[in-house]
Amino acid sequence: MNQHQFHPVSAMDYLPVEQLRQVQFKRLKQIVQRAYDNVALFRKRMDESHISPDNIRALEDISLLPFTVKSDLRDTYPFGLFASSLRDVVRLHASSGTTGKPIVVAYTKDDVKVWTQVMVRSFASCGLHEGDIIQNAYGYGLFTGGLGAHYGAEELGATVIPISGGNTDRQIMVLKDFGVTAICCTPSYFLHLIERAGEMGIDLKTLPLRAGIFGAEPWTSEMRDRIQAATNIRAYDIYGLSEIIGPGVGIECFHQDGLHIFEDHFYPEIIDPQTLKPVPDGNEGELVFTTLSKHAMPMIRYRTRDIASIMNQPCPCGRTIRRISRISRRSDDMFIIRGVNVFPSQIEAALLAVEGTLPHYQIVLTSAKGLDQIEVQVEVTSEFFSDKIRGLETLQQRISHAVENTVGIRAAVRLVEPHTIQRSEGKAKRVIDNRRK
Ligand code: DLL
Repeated sequence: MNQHQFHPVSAMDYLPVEQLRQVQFKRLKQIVQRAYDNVALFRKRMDESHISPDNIRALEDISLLPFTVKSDLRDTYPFGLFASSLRDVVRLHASSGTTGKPIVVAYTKDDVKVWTQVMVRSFASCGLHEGDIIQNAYGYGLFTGGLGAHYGAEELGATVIPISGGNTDRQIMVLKDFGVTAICCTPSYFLHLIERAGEMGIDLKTLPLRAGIFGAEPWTSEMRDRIQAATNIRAYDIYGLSEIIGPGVGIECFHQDGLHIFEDHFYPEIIDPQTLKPVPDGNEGELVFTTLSKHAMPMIRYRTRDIASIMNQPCPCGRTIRRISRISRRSDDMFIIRGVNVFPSQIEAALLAVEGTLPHYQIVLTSAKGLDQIEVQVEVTSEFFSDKIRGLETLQQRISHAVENTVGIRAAVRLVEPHTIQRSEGKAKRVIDNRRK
């Protein structure tokens, strides 16, 4: 496959930048007005900052607007941030979060159309088109993954298999028997599918499957290498969040080097999470989005807590919409161990760089005598568990060094047999924190 087999579906992806900025500015003015007129919280925040919609005289004036954070959604649960009457809302989704009430998000008919369109553009960006057979293993339900991908796949003209998550043996049967050419699921679940297919004697390399649209959780380029080596697919990174729309905020193209943001609908900024000031392109910071066209639930400068940078070099694919680096981590995922800030993705990258490891791991934090302990459990191929004890020890040391070099702390490494670590059907849980809070 080469890039020329990828067909553009939206001129918006290729607009001259000046024109794109004009579209964004026009939409920004409208959305700020809509938010101000219809949502008490936005009006209050803007009044407190002495900003009115009339102050938005250029796209850069976006930086005058107050931020929105996740707790704003919780505090206004369930419908307090809606800018449309419920009568115009045709869909609700919710994201459970780890504690308390979920956050609820809403869509008008036009919002669903926008979402469908960005998903069509996403699939096209991965070289999919009419005639493709897409197995959609994102969960259907309140989670946005299932229905978001579903509508896009249908509109693209592909054949969509709405299998949802779970029931792994059936997934593999369908993958094989239905001639599936693309699969949508979390990268961790796809790893599980690869493994199970092997056990069932099915070599995924012999199937017509050629693309994976993987997202909803952080994953590293090392993980992509593992996935692509075990299959004949290109593994594309898709990003999104319920608050902004769901999947389809951004996705990689053929070049797999950064995610193009559909910035005619979702305006990206990167800020320093401490100072809240914008950071220069190329520097990492917190990703902030303003929705430029959503009616039911506009979001003004929503702080995602996801860490990325804006890549401002042109992409060889010709799209003019900007790219962000892959989201390697969210600020909430960070844990502090003996004073050192650690992200699970750093550990993932270190582990997978060592030959002999399997891409299944978990991080367990405990506390003994007031001191935090970290144990990294990683599965290794079963040969290591025969009687080659020396091999096992060497491998353990290599992993331990790799982790120490990457993260700067010494972690206990426990090598475990294949299948020991629980498999996820959706978003993987990488860290078990047993420290007393
Ligand atoms: O996970 C939407 C989605 C569904 C995206 C299917 C892609 C595919 P939420 O459940 O609201 O929505 O979770 C959003 O998941 O803020 C990120 O922290 C994380 N996330 C999503 N995609 C990626 C990705 C969906 N490609 C939260 N890489 C976001 C890293 C991701 N993290």
